[in-house]
Amino acid sequence: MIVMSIAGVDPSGGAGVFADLKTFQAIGVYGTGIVTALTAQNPYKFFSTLPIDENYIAEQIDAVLDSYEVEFIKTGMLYSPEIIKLVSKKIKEYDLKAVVDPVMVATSGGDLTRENIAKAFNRHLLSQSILTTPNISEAEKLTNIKINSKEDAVKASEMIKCNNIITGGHLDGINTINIDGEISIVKQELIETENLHGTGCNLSAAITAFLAKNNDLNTSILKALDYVYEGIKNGNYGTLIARI
Ligand code: PXL
Repeated sequence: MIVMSIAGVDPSGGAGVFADLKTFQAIGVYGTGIVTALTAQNPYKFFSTLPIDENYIAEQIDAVLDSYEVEFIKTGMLYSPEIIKLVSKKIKEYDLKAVVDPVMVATSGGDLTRENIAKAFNRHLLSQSILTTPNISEAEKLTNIKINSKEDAVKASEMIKCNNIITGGHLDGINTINIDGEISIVKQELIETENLHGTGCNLSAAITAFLAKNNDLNTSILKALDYVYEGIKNGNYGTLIARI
């Protein structure tokens, strides 16, 4: 079972490709990592971003898929509409099943995208993905509605263009899951902690790993929610106050 993360590098290791690889390893699948951008940051402060040339991102993907059989991938920081389009093209070319974490802004406040790229996610990537995992603020950007309640989250969930889980760290722990139009709500207890940097990356990576281990989508989401919850409880993450 070989999976792939296409995402940015957080050199402090809590988020991005490095974090994804740790999660893949922890769940017992072999992870490969395609780098879309380097960042200079720690859990408290975002310094800068250095995007990788699109042709070189394409070359990395081709190089790995030239010799590895990959079915499931996850995407994280994609930075620009051009990179989103490239990833969409590669999903089709290699018939990949993609879990898309529609990353837009770093938990520490830094911009992980060149501009507002919600439109590009909607137009080019979500319709080709098997799942997207927005948090409340990302779901608001994807749908252009404000989410202040469970009902709002359900409405947003129905507007998003593919199966989705809207994570509830900013909505009293109410996770809204929509698989094939069937909505289910999974409420998790919120944990008082300073260790949440990278939890969104870890959730989408864990779902991808559980899918690769032959779990169905719903089971993979539930197992991944547990995995991240345990990680938060045990303080496995960085040290920024934030919520998925
Ligand atoms: O959690 C979003 C995220 C994704 N990718 C990278 C990040 C972050 C948050 O800091 O740095 C590279």
